[in-house]
Amino acid sequence: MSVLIHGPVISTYVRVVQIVCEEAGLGHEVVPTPAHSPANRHPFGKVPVVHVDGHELYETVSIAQYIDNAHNDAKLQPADPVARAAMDRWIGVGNAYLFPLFEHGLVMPHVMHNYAGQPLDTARIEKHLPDIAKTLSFIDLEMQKDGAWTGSGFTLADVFLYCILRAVELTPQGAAGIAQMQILPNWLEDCRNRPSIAASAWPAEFAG
Ligand SMILES: N[C@@H](CCC(=O)N[C@@H](CS)C(=O)NCC(=O)O)C(=O)O
Repeated sequence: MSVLIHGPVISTYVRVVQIVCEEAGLGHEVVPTPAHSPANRHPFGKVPVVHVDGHELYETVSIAQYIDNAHNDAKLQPADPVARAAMDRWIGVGNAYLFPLFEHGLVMPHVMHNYAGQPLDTARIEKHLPDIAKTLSFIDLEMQKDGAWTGSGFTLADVFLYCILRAVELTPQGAAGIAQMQILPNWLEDCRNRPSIAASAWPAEFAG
């Protein structure tokens, strides 16, 4: 059985689903479609929309948990309620605060420049860099304090946060910011060595 993932080939949330499929040993295939395409059938115009086990699913948290629960013995979700709450908190923080800031203020200007030939929107990047730097420091300090999401082994929080932060690291400003952190660079490197993450690398990661 192959899981069909509708969305762009380079997409943070498409990659989350790819990694979870890899972890669960499920075959998967991206059906390349832009966000907002009616073909995706997402009621809010987002991606991914996923076809698995005869179900059409949207919202990446629900897709990731379904695949992990139905096909991976929930190995990516801690059973301990406190650890589970930490995992859920970090996924929530990633989706509600980190992704919108990084995507709008840094990643998308580079994507539009590199893939759509638009001039690099340096004004937008400059405007958001202070907040981005502050947020990277916050994440790093939280990790130093209590291990944050890493305390329970590799979980769905690692999957979401890796995809969000790796996109940042692939920009020059993001790479420079992350390199100044204490824990983030090592955590990113550890994730990169995990087979599910290596197998789902974006084409852009091979460019340089
Ligand atoms: N809440 C959605 C968010 C997904 C999302 O933001 N996907 C991005 C691509 S990685 C997207 O659809 N962007 C297009 C847009 O926001 O217009 C989910 O968890 O699946």
